[in-house]
Amino acid sequence: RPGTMLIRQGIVVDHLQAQKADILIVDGKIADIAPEIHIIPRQCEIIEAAGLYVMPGGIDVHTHFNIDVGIARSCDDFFSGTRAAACGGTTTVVDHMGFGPKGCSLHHQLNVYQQYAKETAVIDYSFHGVIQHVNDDILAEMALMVEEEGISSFKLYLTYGYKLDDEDVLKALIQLKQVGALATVHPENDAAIALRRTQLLEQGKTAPKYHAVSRPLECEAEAIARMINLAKLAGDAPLYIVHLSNGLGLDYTRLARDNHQPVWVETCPQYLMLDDSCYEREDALKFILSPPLRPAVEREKLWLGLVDGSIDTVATDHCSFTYHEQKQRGKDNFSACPNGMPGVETRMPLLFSEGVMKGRLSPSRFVELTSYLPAKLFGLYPQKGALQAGSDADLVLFDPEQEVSIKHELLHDNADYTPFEDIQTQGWPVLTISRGDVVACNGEFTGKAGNGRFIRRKPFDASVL
Ligand code: DUC
Ligand code: ZN
Ligand code: ZN
Ligand code: ZN
Repeated sequence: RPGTMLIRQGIVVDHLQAQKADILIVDGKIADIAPEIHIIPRQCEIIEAAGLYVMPGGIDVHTHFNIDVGIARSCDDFFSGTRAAACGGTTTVVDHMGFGPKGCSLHHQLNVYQQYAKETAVIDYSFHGVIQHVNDDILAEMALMVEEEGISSFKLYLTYGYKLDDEDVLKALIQLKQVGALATVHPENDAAIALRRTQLLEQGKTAPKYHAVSRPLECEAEAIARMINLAKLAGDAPLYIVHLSNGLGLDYTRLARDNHQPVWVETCPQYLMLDDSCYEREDALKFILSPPLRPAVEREKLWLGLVDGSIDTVATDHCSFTYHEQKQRGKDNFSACPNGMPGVETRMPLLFSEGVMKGRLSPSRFVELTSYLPAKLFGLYPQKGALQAGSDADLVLFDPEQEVSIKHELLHDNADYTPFEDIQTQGWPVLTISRGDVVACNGEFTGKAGNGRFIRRKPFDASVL
Protein backbone atom coordinates (compact mmCIF):
# COMPACT_ATOMS: atom_id res chain seq x y z
CA ARG A 1 0.00 0.00 0.00
CA PRO A 2 1.77 3.15 -1.19
CA GLY A 3 2.52 5.81 1.37
CA THR A 4 1.89 3.49 4.30
CA MET A 5 4.65 2.42 6.68
CA LEU A 6 5.70 2.04 10.28
CA ILE A 7 9.05 3.44 11.39
CA ARG A 8 9.99 1.60 14.55
CA GLN A 9 11.97 2.73 17.56
CA GLY A 10 13.97 5.59 16.08
CA ILE A 11 15.09 8.62 18.07
CA VAL A 12 12.26 10.90 16.98
CA VAL A 13 13.32 14.54 16.99
CA ASP A 14 11.20 17.64 16.57
CA HIS A 15 12.02 21.25 17.41
CA LEU A 16 11.30 20.64 21.09
CA GLN A 17 12.48 17.18 22.06
CA ALA A 18 14.08 13.87 21.11
CA GLN A 19 12.59 10.58 22.29
CA LYS A 20 12.37 6.96 21.22
CA ALA A 21 9.08 6.33 19.39
CA ASP A 22 7.24 4.64 16.54
CA ILE A 23 5.78 6.68 13.66
CA LEU A 24 2.87 5.34 11.66
CA ILE A 25 2.36 6.75 8.17
CA VAL A 26 -0.89 6.14 6.31
CA ASP A 27 -1.52 7.37 2.77
CA GLY A 28 1.38 9.79 2.83
CA LYS A 29 0.49 11.49 6.10
CA ILE A 30 1.63 10.98 9.66
CA ALA A 31 -1.16 9.01 11.36
CA ASP A 32 0.29 8.45 14.83
CA ILE A 33 3.42 8.90 16.92
CA ALA A 34 3.66 6.92 20.16
CA PRO A 35 6.22 5.05 22.28
CA GLU A 36 5.00 1.80 20.67
CA ILE A 37 2.40 1.29 17.96
CA HIS A 38 0.93 -2.21 17.68
CA ILE A 39 -2.17 -1.73 15.57
CA ILE A 40 -1.06 -1.26 11.97
CA PRO A 41 -2.82 -1.44 8.60
CA ARG A 42 -2.40 -4.45 6.31
CA GLN A 43 0.43 -4.26 3.74
CA CYS A 44 2.32 -1.80 5.88
CA GLU A 45 6.05 -1.57 5.24
CA ILE A 46 8.09 -1.76 8.45
CA ILE A 47 11.32 0.18 8.83
CA GLU A 48 13.53 -0.63 11.79
CA ALA A 49 15.09 2.64 12.92
CA ALA A 50 16.78 1.74 16.20
CA GLY A 51 19.84 3.97 16.64
CA LEU A 52 18.75 6.36 13.87
CA TYR A 53 17.52 9.92 14.27
CA VAL A 54 14.09 10.36 12.68
CA MET A 55 13.45 14.02 11.87
CA PRO A 56 11.22 16.23 9.73
CA GLY A 57 12.57 16.31 6.19
CA GLY A 58 14.75 19.31 5.48
CA ILE A 59 13.20 22.45 4.01
CA ASP A 60 15.64 24.43 1.89
CA VAL A 61 14.14 27.88 1.46
CA HIS A 62 16.90 29.17 -0.80
CA THR A 63 17.65 27.40 -4.07
CA HIS A 64 18.04 28.66 -7.63
CA PHE A 65 17.20 25.82 -9.99
CA ASN A 66 17.16 26.37 -13.75
CA ILE A 67 18.07 30.02 -13.27
CA ASP A 68 19.19 32.23 -16.13
CA VAL A 69 21.64 34.77 -14.68
CA GLY A 70 22.21 36.50 -18.01
CA ILE A 71 25.72 35.19 -18.64
CA ALA A 72 24.76 31.54 -18.03
CA ARG A 73 21.97 29.17 -17.08
CA SER A 74 22.56 27.10 -13.96
CA CYS A 75 23.30 23.44 -14.63
CA ASP A 76 20.66 22.07 -12.23
CA ASP A 77 17.01 22.08 -13.18
CA PHE A 78 14.07 21.06 -11.01
CA PHE A 79 14.77 17.38 -11.67
CA SER A 80 18.48 17.17 -10.86
CA GLY A 81 18.17 19.84 -8.18
CA THR A 82 15.36 18.16 -6.28
CA ARG A 83 16.96 14.73 -6.81
CA ALA A 84 20.09 15.99 -5.09
CA ALA A 85 17.98 17.61 -2.37
CA ALA A 86 16.18 14.33 -1.71
CA CYS A 87 19.44 12.38 -1.48
CA GLY A 88 20.64 14.92 1.09
CA GLY A 89 17.58 14.59 3.32
CA THR A 90 15.61 17.59 2.05
CA THR A 91 11.93 17.10 1.21
CA THR A 92 10.78 20.63 0.32
CA VAL A 93 12.43 23.49 -1.53
CA VAL A 94 11.31 27.10 -1.88
CA ASP A 95 13.11 28.32 -4.96
CA HIS A 96 14.05 31.94 -5.64
CA MET A 97 12.80 32.66 -9.15
CA GLY A 98 15.17 34.45 -11.46
CA PHE A 99 14.40 37.67 -13.26
CA GLY A 100 12.08 37.61 -16.28
CA PRO A 101 11.84 39.98 -19.26
CA LYS A 102 11.98 43.69 -18.38
CA GLY A 103 8.61 44.93 -17.10
CA CYS A 104 7.09 41.46 -16.72
CA SER A 105 4.36 40.80 -14.19
CA LEU A 106 4.70 38.69 -11.04
CA HIS A 107 2.42 36.07 -12.58
CA HIS A 108 4.59 35.85 -15.67
CA GLN A 109 7.56 34.54 -13.70
CA LEU A 110 5.36 32.32 -11.56
CA ASN A 111 3.96 30.68 -14.70
CA VAL A 112 7.44 30.17 -16.12
CA TYR A 113 8.59 28.49 -12.92
CA GLN A 114 5.44 26.37 -12.57
CA GLN A 115 6.27 24.96 -16.01
CA TYR A 116 9.88 24.28 -15.04
CA ALA A 117 8.91 22.31 -11.94
CA LYS A 118 5.66 20.64 -12.90
CA GLU A 119 6.73 17.36 -14.41
CA THR A 120 10.27 17.32 -13.12
CA ALA A 121 10.38 17.94 -9.35
CA VAL A 122 10.78 14.81 -7.23
CA ILE A 123 9.91 16.49 -3.91
CA ASP A 124 7.45 19.24 -2.97
CA TYR A 125 8.22 22.83 -3.86
CA SER A 126 7.16 26.44 -3.78
CA PHE A 127 8.64 29.70 -5.05
CA HIS A 128 9.47 33.11 -3.69
CA GLY A 129 8.12 35.87 -5.92
CA VAL A 130 10.68 38.25 -7.37
CA ILE A 131 10.18 42.04 -7.38
CA GLN A 132 11.97 43.40 -10.46
CA HIS A 133 10.29 46.77 -10.47
CA VAL A 134 7.61 48.56 -8.49
CA ASN A 135 4.51 50.29 -9.83
CA ASP A 136 0.78 50.25 -9.03
CA ASP A 137 0.15 47.11 -11.08
CA ILE A 138 2.89 45.17 -9.31
CA LEU A 139 1.73 46.39 -5.89
CA ALA A 140 -1.82 45.25 -6.65
CA GLU A 141 -0.59 41.93 -7.99
CA MET A 142 1.22 41.17 -4.71
CA ALA A 143 -2.16 40.72 -3.01
CA LEU A 144 -3.31 38.25 -5.68
CA MET A 145 -0.09 36.28 -5.41
CA VAL A 146 -0.68 35.76 -1.69
CA GLU A 147 -4.43 35.13 -1.82
CA GLU A 148 -4.84 33.22 -5.05
CA GLU A 149 -1.48 31.60 -5.69
CA GLY A 150 -0.21 30.83 -2.20
CA ILE A 151 3.02 32.79 -2.75
CA SER A 152 3.62 34.55 0.58
CA SER A 153 7.23 35.73 0.29
CA PHE A 154 9.07 37.88 -2.22
CA LYS A 155 12.69 38.66 -2.98
CA LEU A 156 14.12 42.16 -3.29
CA TYR A 157 17.61 42.69 -4.68
CA LEU A 158 19.76 45.67 -3.74
CA THR A 159 22.37 44.75 -6.35
CA TYR A 160 22.38 43.06 -9.78
CA GLY A 161 20.39 44.11 -12.85
CA TYR A 162 17.04 44.72 -11.17
CA LYS A 163 18.18 46.36 -7.96
CA LEU A 164 15.51 48.47 -6.30
CA ASP A 165 16.07 52.02 -5.08
CA ASP A 166 15.02 53.13 -1.60
CA GLU A 167 11.66 54.52 -2.70
CA ASP A 168 10.70 51.27 -4.42
CA VAL A 169 11.96 49.23 -1.48
CA LEU A 170 9.77 51.28 0.87
CA LYS A 171 6.69 50.94 -1.34
CA ALA A 172 7.24 47.20 -1.67
CA LEU A 173 7.81 46.69 2.06
CA ILE A 174 4.64 48.61 2.99
CA GLN A 175 2.52 46.61 0.57
CA LEU A 176 4.06 43.23 1.42
CA LYS A 177 3.28 43.79 5.08
CA GLN A 178 -0.25 44.82 4.16
CA VAL A 179 -0.95 41.70 2.06
CA GLY A 180 0.61 39.18 4.46
CA ALA A 181 3.90 38.48 2.75
CA LEU A 182 7.46 38.27 4.02
CA ALA A 183 10.08 40.43 2.27
CA THR A 184 13.34 38.60 1.73
CA VAL A 185 16.35 40.63 0.70
CA HIS A 186 19.71 40.12 -0.95
CA PRO A 187 21.56 42.89 0.87
CA GLU A 188 24.70 44.24 -0.79
CA ASN A 189 25.55 47.89 -1.56
CA ASP A 190 25.60 47.98 -5.35
CA ALA A 191 27.41 51.33 -5.76
CA ALA A 192 30.24 50.39 -3.40
CA ILE A 193 30.75 47.12 -5.25
CA ALA A 194 30.61 48.71 -8.70
CA LEU A 195 33.22 51.32 -7.76
CA ARG A 196 35.64 48.77 -6.34
CA ARG A 197 35.13 46.41 -9.25
CA THR A 198 35.94 49.15 -11.77
CA GLN A 199 39.06 50.15 -9.85
CA LEU A 200 40.30 46.56 -9.54
CA LEU A 201 39.77 45.81 -13.22
CA GLU A 202 41.52 49.07 -14.18
CA GLN A 203 44.51 48.04 -12.08
CA GLY A 204 44.64 44.70 -13.89
CA LYS A 205 43.46 42.87 -10.76
CA THR A 206 41.26 40.48 -12.68
CA ALA A 207 42.12 37.12 -11.08
CA PRO A 208 39.30 35.16 -9.43
CA LYS A 209 40.45 36.11 -5.93
CA TYR A 210 39.60 39.76 -6.57
CA HIS A 211 35.92 38.84 -6.66
CA ALA A 212 36.00 38.82 -2.85
CA VAL A 213 38.05 42.02 -2.69
CA SER A 214 35.42 43.72 -4.85
CA ARG A 215 32.62 43.13 -2.31
CA PRO A 216 33.93 43.23 1.27
CA LEU A 217 31.65 42.48 4.17
CA GLU A 218 30.91 46.16 4.83
CA CYS A 219 29.02 46.22 1.50
CA GLU A 220 26.71 43.58 2.93
CA ALA A 221 26.51 44.96 6.47
CA GLU A 222 25.66 48.46 5.20
CA ALA A 223 22.79 47.10 3.12
CA ILE A 224 21.50 45.03 6.05
CA ALA A 225 21.46 48.10 8.31
CA ARG A 226 19.75 50.13 5.58
CA MET A 227 17.09 47.46 5.04
CA ILE A 228 16.42 47.22 8.77
CA ASN A 229 15.83 50.97 8.94
CA LEU A 230 13.67 51.00 5.81
CA ALA A 231 11.60 48.14 7.22
CA LYS A 232 11.13 50.12 10.42
CA LEU A 233 10.06 53.15 8.36
CA ALA A 234 7.64 50.91 6.48
CA GLY A 235 5.77 50.38 9.74
CA ASP A 236 7.77 47.43 11.05
CA ALA A 237 7.45 45.43 7.87
CA PRO A 238 8.66 41.85 8.43
CA LEU A 239 12.10 41.31 6.95
CA TYR A 240 14.13 38.18 6.21
CA ILE A 241 17.86 38.55 5.47
CA VAL A 242 19.09 35.84 3.09
CA HIS A 243 22.57 34.28 3.02
CA LEU A 244 24.16 36.21 5.89
CA SER A 245 27.94 35.81 5.71
CA ASN A 246 29.40 38.00 8.44
CA GLY A 247 29.33 39.04 12.07
CA LEU A 248 28.85 42.79 11.59
CA GLY A 249 25.66 42.18 9.61
CA LEU A 250 24.55 39.77 12.33
CA ASP A 251 25.13 42.41 14.99
CA TYR A 252 22.84 44.84 13.15
CA THR A 253 20.09 42.22 13.11
CA ARG A 254 20.64 41.56 16.83
CA LEU A 255 20.21 45.27 17.54
CA ALA A 256 16.99 45.30 15.55
CA ARG A 257 15.64 42.29 17.40
CA ASP A 258 16.60 43.73 20.78
CA ASN A 259 14.48 46.64 19.62
CA HIS A 260 11.57 44.18 18.97
CA GLN A 261 11.73 44.61 15.22
CA PRO A 262 10.48 41.63 13.14
CA VAL A 263 13.72 40.57 11.46
CA TRP A 264 14.86 37.02 10.70
CA VAL A 265 18.19 35.74 9.46
CA GLU A 266 19.36 32.93 7.19
CA THR A 267 22.89 31.68 6.69
CA CYS A 268 24.32 28.92 4.48
CA PRO A 269 26.77 26.04 4.98
CA GLN A 270 29.44 27.64 2.78
CA TYR A 271 29.73 30.56 5.22
CA LEU A 272 29.88 28.15 8.18
CA MET A 273 32.41 25.75 6.64
CA LEU A 274 34.62 27.71 4.22
CA ASP A 275 36.54 30.99 4.24
CA ASP A 276 38.32 33.35 1.88
CA SER A 277 41.48 31.22 1.84
CA CYS A 278 39.64 29.29 -0.92
CA TYR A 279 40.37 32.25 -3.21
CA GLU A 280 44.09 31.46 -2.96
CA ARG A 281 43.47 28.01 -4.44
CA GLU A 282 44.16 27.18 -8.03
CA ASP A 283 40.46 26.28 -8.44
CA ALA A 284 39.28 29.55 -6.85
CA LEU A 285 36.57 29.94 -9.51
CA LYS A 286 34.59 27.20 -7.77
CA PHE A 287 34.09 29.56 -4.83
CA ILE A 288 32.88 32.64 -6.68
CA LEU A 289 29.52 33.49 -5.22
CA SER A 290 27.86 36.55 -3.72
CA PRO A 291 28.24 37.41 -0.96
CA PRO A 292 31.75 35.93 -1.19
CA LEU A 293 33.43 33.71 1.39
CA ARG A 294 34.73 35.76 4.31
CA PRO A 295 37.80 35.71 6.58
CA ALA A 296 37.78 32.71 8.93
CA VAL A 297 36.86 34.80 12.01
CA GLU A 298 33.44 35.48 10.49
CA ARG A 299 32.69 31.77 10.37
CA GLU A 300 32.96 31.50 14.12
CA LYS A 301 30.69 34.52 14.62
CA LEU A 302 28.03 32.80 12.52
CA TRP A 303 28.32 29.60 14.56
CA LEU A 304 27.74 31.71 17.67
CA GLY A 305 24.62 33.09 16.01
CA LEU A 306 23.33 29.57 15.41
CA VAL A 307 23.98 28.67 19.02
CA ASP A 308 22.53 31.83 20.63
CA GLY A 309 19.39 31.91 18.47
CA SER A 310 20.15 35.05 16.50
CA ILE A 311 20.24 33.08 13.24
CA ASP A 312 16.95 31.37 12.37
CA THR A 313 17.51 29.21 9.32
CA VAL A 314 20.21 27.43 7.35
CA ALA A 315 19.48 27.28 3.62
CA THR A 316 21.83 26.79 0.69
CA ASP A 317 21.58 29.39 -2.11
CA HIS A 318 22.24 26.37 -4.37
CA CYS A 319 23.05 27.97 -7.74
CA SER A 320 25.29 25.64 -9.68
CA PHE A 321 27.53 26.19 -12.67
CA THR A 322 30.01 23.68 -14.02
CA TYR A 323 33.61 24.36 -13.06
CA HIS A 324 35.16 22.98 -16.22
CA GLU A 325 32.99 25.07 -18.51
CA GLN A 326 30.72 27.71 -17.10
CA LYS A 327 32.94 28.93 -14.26
CA GLN A 328 35.93 29.18 -16.63
CA ARG A 329 34.40 32.32 -18.12
CA GLY A 330 35.85 34.09 -15.12
CA LYS A 331 39.41 32.82 -15.35
CA ASP A 332 40.83 36.07 -16.80
CA ASN A 333 38.16 38.37 -15.37
CA PHE A 334 36.40 37.59 -12.11
CA SER A 335 33.44 39.73 -13.10
CA ALA A 336 32.65 37.40 -16.03
CA CYS A 337 32.23 34.35 -13.79
CA PRO A 338 28.65 33.24 -13.09
CA ASN A 339 28.10 33.58 -9.32
CA GLY A 340 26.97 30.65 -7.22
CA MET A 341 27.80 27.17 -6.02
CA PRO A 342 26.04 23.85 -5.47
CA GLY A 343 25.03 22.77 -1.96
CA VAL A 344 21.47 21.46 -1.78
CA GLU A 345 22.58 17.87 -1.08
CA THR A 346 25.26 18.64 1.51
CA ARG A 347 23.35 21.12 3.74
CA MET A 348 21.78 18.59 6.08
CA PRO A 349 24.81 16.28 6.50
CA LEU A 350 27.24 19.19 6.99
CA LEU A 351 25.11 20.91 9.63
CA PHE A 352 24.38 17.61 11.35
CA SER A 353 28.04 16.65 11.43
CA GLU A 354 29.51 20.03 12.38
CA GLY A 355 26.59 21.11 14.55
CA VAL A 356 25.00 18.10 16.23
CA MET A 357 27.83 15.56 16.23
CA LYS A 358 30.36 18.17 17.40
CA GLY A 359 28.02 19.16 20.23
CA ARG A 360 27.37 22.74 19.14
CA LEU A 361 23.65 22.22 18.36
CA SER A 362 21.11 19.92 19.96
CA PRO A 363 19.21 17.62 17.61
CA SER A 364 16.11 19.78 18.22
CA ARG A 365 17.97 22.97 17.33
CA PHE A 366 19.10 21.25 14.11
CA VAL A 367 15.44 20.55 13.28
CA GLU A 368 14.50 24.11 14.15
CA LEU A 369 17.12 25.56 11.77
CA THR A 370 16.58 23.18 8.87
CA SER A 371 12.84 22.57 8.95
CA TYR A 372 10.67 24.00 11.72
CA LEU A 373 11.51 27.71 11.40
CA PRO A 374 11.68 27.59 7.59
CA ALA A 375 8.16 26.10 7.64
CA LYS A 376 6.84 28.69 10.11
CA LEU A 377 8.39 31.68 8.35
CA PHE A 378 7.26 30.66 4.89
CA GLY A 379 3.70 29.51 5.59
CA LEU A 380 4.28 25.76 5.31
CA TYR A 381 3.65 24.78 8.94
CA PRO A 382 2.22 22.35 10.08
CA GLN A 383 1.84 20.61 6.71
CA LYS A 384 5.64 20.66 6.64
CA GLY A 385 8.21 21.01 9.42
CA ALA A 386 6.11 19.16 12.02
CA LEU A 387 5.91 15.64 13.37
CA GLN A 388 2.20 15.56 14.15
CA ALA A 389 -0.77 13.46 13.13
CA GLY A 390 -2.05 15.01 9.90
CA SER A 391 1.27 16.49 8.73
CA ASP A 392 2.78 15.32 5.46
CA ALA A 393 5.01 12.29 6.05
CA ASP A 394 8.20 14.07 4.99
CA LEU A 395 11.00 12.56 7.02
CA VAL A 396 14.72 12.02 7.06
CA LEU A 397 16.52 9.25 8.94
CA PHE A 398 20.11 10.02 9.95
CA ASP A 399 22.62 7.36 10.94
CA PRO A 400 24.94 9.03 13.46
CA GLU A 401 27.49 6.24 13.04
CA GLN A 402 28.04 6.65 9.33
CA GLU A 403 31.24 8.46 8.36
CA VAL A 404 31.44 9.95 4.90
CA SER A 405 34.18 11.86 3.18
CA ILE A 406 32.27 14.13 0.80
CA LYS A 407 33.09 13.51 -2.87
CA HIS A 408 31.26 14.99 -5.80
CA GLU A 409 30.97 11.56 -7.36
CA LEU A 410 28.67 10.55 -4.46
CA LEU A 411 26.28 13.43 -5.10
CA HIS A 412 23.28 13.71 -7.42
CA ASP A 413 23.36 17.21 -8.88
CA ASN A 414 24.43 18.11 -12.41
CA ALA A 415 27.49 20.12 -11.39
CA ASP A 416 31.02 18.74 -11.82
CA TYR A 417 32.30 19.62 -8.36
CA THR A 418 31.34 20.22 -4.76
CA PRO A 419 32.90 23.07 -2.77
CA PHE A 420 32.99 20.63 0.16
CA GLU A 421 35.16 17.94 -1.51
CA ASP A 422 37.06 15.77 0.99
CA ILE A 423 35.37 17.26 4.07
CA GLN A 424 34.91 14.44 6.60
CA THR A 425 31.43 14.09 8.04
CA GLN A 426 30.02 12.01 10.87
CA GLY A 427 26.31 11.17 10.50
CA TRP A 428 24.58 10.81 7.13
CA PRO A 429 20.98 10.78 5.84
CA VAL A 430 20.28 7.13 5.04
CA LEU A 431 16.56 7.36 4.19
CA THR A 432 14.45 10.22 2.86
CA ILE A 433 10.67 9.95 2.77
CA SER A 434 8.44 12.34 0.82
CA ARG A 435 4.70 12.04 1.61
CA GLY A 436 5.24 8.43 2.58
CA ASP A 437 7.38 7.46 -0.44
CA VAL A 438 11.04 6.55 -0.09
CA VAL A 439 12.80 9.00 -2.42
CA ALA A 440 16.38 8.24 -1.37
CA CYS A 441 17.95 5.28 0.38
CA ASN A 442 21.61 4.87 1.33
CA GLY A 443 22.87 7.35 -1.23
CA GLU A 444 20.68 6.07 -4.06
CA PHE A 445 17.89 8.09 -5.58
CA THR A 446 14.62 6.11 -5.59
CA GLY A 447 12.08 8.84 -6.37
CA LYS A 448 10.33 9.83 -9.56
CA ALA A 449 10.21 12.98 -11.68
CA GLY A 450 6.85 14.69 -11.36
CA ASN A 451 6.00 13.30 -7.92
CA GLY A 452 6.77 16.64 -6.28
CA ARG A 453 3.77 18.89 -5.76
CA PHE A 454 3.44 22.65 -5.71
CA ILE A 455 2.58 23.71 -2.16
CA ARG A 456 0.33 26.72 -1.72
CA ARG A 457 1.68 28.56 1.26
CA LYS A 458 -0.25 30.41 3.94
CA PRO A 459 0.13 34.18 4.40
CA PHE A 460 2.99 35.31 6.59
CA ASP A 461 1.93 35.47 10.24
CA ALA A 462 4.41 36.81 12.79
CA SER A 463 2.16 35.79 15.67
CA VAL A 464 2.98 32.09 15.14
CA LEU A 465 6.72 32.69 15.47
N1 DUC B 1 24.40 34.89 -5.31
C1 DUC B 1 25.00 33.92 -5.98
O1 DUC B 1 26.19 33.70 -5.79
N2 DUC B 1 24.29 33.23 -6.88
C2 DUC B 1 22.91 33.39 -7.08
C3 DUC B 1 22.34 34.62 -6.57
C4 DUC B 1 23.13 35.24 -5.51
O2 DUC B 1 22.64 36.11 -4.84
ZN1 ZN C 1 21.25 36.46 -3.15
ZN1 ZN D 1 20.27 33.31 -3.88
ZN1 ZN E 1 23.20 7.51 -7.03
